[in-house]
Amino acid sequence: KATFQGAKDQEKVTFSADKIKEFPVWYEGILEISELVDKRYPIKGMPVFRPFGCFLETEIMKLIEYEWDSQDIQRVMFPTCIPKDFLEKEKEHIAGFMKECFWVLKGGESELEVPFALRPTSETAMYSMFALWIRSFRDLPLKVYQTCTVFRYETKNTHPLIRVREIPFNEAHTVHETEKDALENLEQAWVGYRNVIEDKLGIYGLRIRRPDWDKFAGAEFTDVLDIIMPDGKVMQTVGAHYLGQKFAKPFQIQFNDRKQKSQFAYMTCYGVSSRILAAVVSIHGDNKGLIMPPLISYYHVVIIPILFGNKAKQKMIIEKAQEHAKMIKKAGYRVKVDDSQQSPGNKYYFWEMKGIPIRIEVGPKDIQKQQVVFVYRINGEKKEVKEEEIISEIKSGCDMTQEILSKKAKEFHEARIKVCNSIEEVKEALAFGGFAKIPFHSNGPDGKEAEAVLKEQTGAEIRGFDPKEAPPANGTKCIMTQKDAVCWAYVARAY
Ligand code: PR8
Repeated sequence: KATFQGAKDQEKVTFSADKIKEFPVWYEGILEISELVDKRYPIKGMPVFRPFGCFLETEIMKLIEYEWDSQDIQRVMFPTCIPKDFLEKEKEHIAGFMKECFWVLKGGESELEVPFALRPTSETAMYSMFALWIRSFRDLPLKVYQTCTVFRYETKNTHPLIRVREIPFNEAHTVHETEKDALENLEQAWVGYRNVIEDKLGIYGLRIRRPDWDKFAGAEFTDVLDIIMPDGKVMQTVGAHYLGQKFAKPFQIQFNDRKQKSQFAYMTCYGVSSRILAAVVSIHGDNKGLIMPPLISYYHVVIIPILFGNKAKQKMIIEKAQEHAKMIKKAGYRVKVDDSQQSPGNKYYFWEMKGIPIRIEVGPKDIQKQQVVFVYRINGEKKEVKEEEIISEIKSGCDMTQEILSKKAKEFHEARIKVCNSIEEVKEALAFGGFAKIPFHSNGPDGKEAEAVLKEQTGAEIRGFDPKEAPPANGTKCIMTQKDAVCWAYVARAY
């Protein structure tokens, strides 16, 4: 059973929940007590990011931005408002988003002639301008991204970071001469997402193609990264969409090709949101609270002076801690000396709960022996470290933290994808959590009816297919329809 203890200044808060057994309570509790977000703001689905949460969210977005910058995707800033007639140009797009838009109907006291939507996503805003910018194949590829918030009037239950109505968002949009170029660009996008999500944040997910009936409104196809959360339900993080010429045609995004012939362009778009932070919090955390991948942690190191003796002696200990902090900061790490009035024990709980990878304790005996004590959040390991080895120990401690949390996350993910050959097996796999992988008769629109039956029987949905995966062996039957199976379908309960 978890006991989170927040001990800041004189105030002490405790909170208990078991991450696996009562994940929703754990999740909401840790977000509140770590002061990541505050959901008391009185609009549903619009919680406030407090400094700690704002830092983490910003760091994650910076990692994504770094990937796009290094792929020559250029940063832009588009207006928040989209005129209604822009949104209506692509029919499937508006059909999908109509019910999710917030509308601006008035300016001051006058009704607006054309209402504006608060962008639910920026295709229609951007593509109206792309049509003006693109004339020739020389203008292609056009690749831009922005980090902004988008607004969706979500009607399902909202959860901080996971399903919100003002969504912290990073979206990229690209335009190409050929389908081949566009598809290659999407593969590059996946390289970027994997660099961040797997390599830097230690999170693993399943990349799959959504069924036809569940793709992004206006896309040819939608590939996603579904992440298995601690309660066994899955959450879509990346949404990467091939748009073909579906937007190029209504928006008149045309170019003169190398033979001076006018062509419609091929387009892609892809985006992520605060759900990546939700995954980091949920997957890596434990019953003591958060565990942060070192790269994005608010601090890498917290130093706790262990105060003994008279005032002069205490001052000396604090000064020593500050001296270490100065050196650590100079080496490029984020560090804090916690010299607040709390007992050392309360400080340990507090910084463990915040997920800070390394705690350094400095007491009178350590000073005498010219050493400090390191304690690692990831495994509780404690060791004495000579003063001159502090920096190298921080580096190896951060590396070790990253390695362990990645390994655990990977094992958790891989253990939760099970091949199932009957509805009973599907139910068992879902009770364990994650994906049931079933032989299925279709990866086209005609799978929808069988999905409805599946949903009724298990509460789960078909999340998608892996287009690169070999189909089940000849003669294998779909477990829903008994027709010949043509693919593996991944089934899960979802956020
Ligand atoms: C696009 N257009 O929009 P997408 N709260 C938190 N995260 C959310 C929410 C929400 N209410 N809704 C969606 N997301 C395309 C690609 C520009 C960029 C997250 O795609 O609709 C989901 O993780 O798939 C989703 O995959 C991602 O935003 C992108 O949204």
